Amino acid sequence: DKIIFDKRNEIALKKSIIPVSQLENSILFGSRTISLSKMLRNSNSGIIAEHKRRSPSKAEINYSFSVEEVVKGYQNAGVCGISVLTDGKYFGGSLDDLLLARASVNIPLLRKEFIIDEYQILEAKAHGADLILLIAAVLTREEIKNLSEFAQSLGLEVLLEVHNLEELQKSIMPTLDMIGVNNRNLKTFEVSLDFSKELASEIPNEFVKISESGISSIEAINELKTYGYKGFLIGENFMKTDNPGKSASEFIN
Ligand code: IGP
Repeated sequence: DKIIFDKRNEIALKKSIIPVSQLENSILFGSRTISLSKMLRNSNSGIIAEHKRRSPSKAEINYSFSVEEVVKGYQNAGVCGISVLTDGKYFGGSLDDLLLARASVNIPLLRKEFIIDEYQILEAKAHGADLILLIAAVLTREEIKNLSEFAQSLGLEVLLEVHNLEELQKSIMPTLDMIGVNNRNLKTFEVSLDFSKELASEIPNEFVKISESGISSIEAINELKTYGYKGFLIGENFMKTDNPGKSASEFIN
């Protein structure tokens, strides 16, 4: 669809400007990564907070803070990890946001992006990510296999995102670390926590289970925990407030 078409053009352009060798020679490229899956296994809260300025479903959310302020606030709140949107066109993010986040915190960082090419995984590593997202809705099983193997070979963990049973069954393989159920349908923008509840029992126990999107209360999290979820990816509910870090802290302890 449209987003993937745009991505292909964006990647082709970037490859012509910044060669792979330049990414591989960056200082961060050789640095160690931190495991989000381990953090989640050992956490009671399981909060993964997202830096998100705007989205296709909600338009503007918040442009009034610096990346540093937001991610330091999240880290001080005690979140397990931070998701940084790097898509510019639809989410108002950038790889610079990821770099600034890396310079500001020492907890796991997810590059939140529509990843379709190994080049984007090299970029993620070179800008300080600890893990990447792979979205089953836009990838074949073969692509998920190749991209997840490549990410793990660089020391990055892999969060696979699914929205229904078909996507889940197509994608299960040992090179994934975490499986996230997106409660938002990326095409219709419909949001329901029922998607997480219905798929929970189908996700094999060796994968850390994460529920993504549309989470706005501690009650919702406590209910999702009873279905086996260990991670909760929350963006808008924190970003729409005048203090995202403080909002996140209210979901912890
Ligand atoms: C966060 P929310 O409803 O809390 O802001 O959702 C996150 O799950 C959402 O931004 C997201 C997303 C994605 C964005 C989930 N999967 C894939 C872009 C691409």
